[in-house]
Amino acid sequence: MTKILLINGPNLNLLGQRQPEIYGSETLDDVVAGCVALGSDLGFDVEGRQSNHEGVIVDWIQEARGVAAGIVINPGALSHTSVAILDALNAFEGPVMEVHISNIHKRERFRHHSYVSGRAEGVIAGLGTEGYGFALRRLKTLLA
Ligand code: DHK
Repeated sequence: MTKILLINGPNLNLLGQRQPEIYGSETLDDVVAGCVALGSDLGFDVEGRQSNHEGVIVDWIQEARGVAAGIVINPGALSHTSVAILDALNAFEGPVMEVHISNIHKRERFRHHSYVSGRAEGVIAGLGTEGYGFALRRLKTLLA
């Protein structure tokens, strides 16, 4: 099975509780379970991880080199600040899909720019938690 790393960044552990009018009512466990199930239909072994810490996410991206075929990442607020995550993704050889649950372009100006978007093959924003599924399907096409 093709390994795909699904990374969620800061505060996404609070999905379902945190501002549900923006981020929806699904929990992170729901999202990961949905991605694991869809992934297995697509021939992917999806591993879901979440951290509130930038350096931990950098470590995971580095460890994915030569192990995972692709990465789906919602860096949360680190999208807008983290050159370190961008650099780690640039050292990863496979395709990267960036997901934002909310439409970051409809929100505060500081959310409009994402460092990760300069590296990602595709960016999904504003499709709610469904965006993760679309990202996996796109990875299937990219890895075919
Ligand atoms: C999630 C966050 O936690 C925010 O900091 C980003 C993103 C948007 C999302 O829409 O999934 O600005």
